[in-house]
Amino acid sequence: MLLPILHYPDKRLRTKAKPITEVNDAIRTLVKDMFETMYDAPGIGLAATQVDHHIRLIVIDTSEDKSQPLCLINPQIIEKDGELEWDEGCLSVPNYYECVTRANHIKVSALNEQGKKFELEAEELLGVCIQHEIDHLDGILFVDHLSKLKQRRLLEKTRKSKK
Ligand code: K2U
Ligand code: ZN
Repeated sequence: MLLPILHYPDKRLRTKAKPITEVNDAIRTLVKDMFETMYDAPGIGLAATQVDHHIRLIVIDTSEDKSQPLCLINPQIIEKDGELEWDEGCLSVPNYYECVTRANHIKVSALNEQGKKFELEAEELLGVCIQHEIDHLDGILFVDHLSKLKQRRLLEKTRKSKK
C-alpha cells in the first residue's frame, strides 16, 4: 500500500533510525510498501525515515524500467573515495534541487530481505543515491550540506508555500 511521505521541515525527518535486529515478514511487508510508494512518487530511492518508520532500511531502483530493485537493511559504507557533484532532489523536499558533493565510489555492506549479508560497490547515480538514503537514516537531509544562506532561503520558500 502507498505510504505518506514526510515533508521538510517535519521534525520526524531528523530522527536517527535504529538497526533492524530481525528481518521478519513485517519488515518484508514494509519493503514492499516502500517500493510501491517509491515507484509511485516517482523516485529512485526511499528511506524508511521518510515514511515515518525509524529503522535502518532503504529501497533503491535507479533503472529506467523498474528492473533493478535493491533493498539495503542496516547499510554501512565501508569504503569511499573520490568526489562527485550531483544535482540532488528529495521526495521529502519537493521542487527543490541543489548541487551536492559526495564520494564518487563507495563500497557498502548490508543485509538483504532474507537477512543475508552482502556487499556491493557503487558509483555515479547509484552511489549518490545510496549516500543520500543513508543520510536519511541518520536524520540528515541533502539541504543540510548547503550553505546557511541557501537553507534560510529554502525555509522562507517552504513557509510561504505553507500559507
Ligand atoms: O528523497 C529521496 O530520498 C529520493 C531521492 C533519491 C535521490 C536523490 C538525489 C540523487 C539521486 C537519488 C530522489 O528524489 S528520487 C527522484 C529522482 C529521480 C531521478 C534522479 C534523481 C532524483
Ligand atoms: Zn531524500
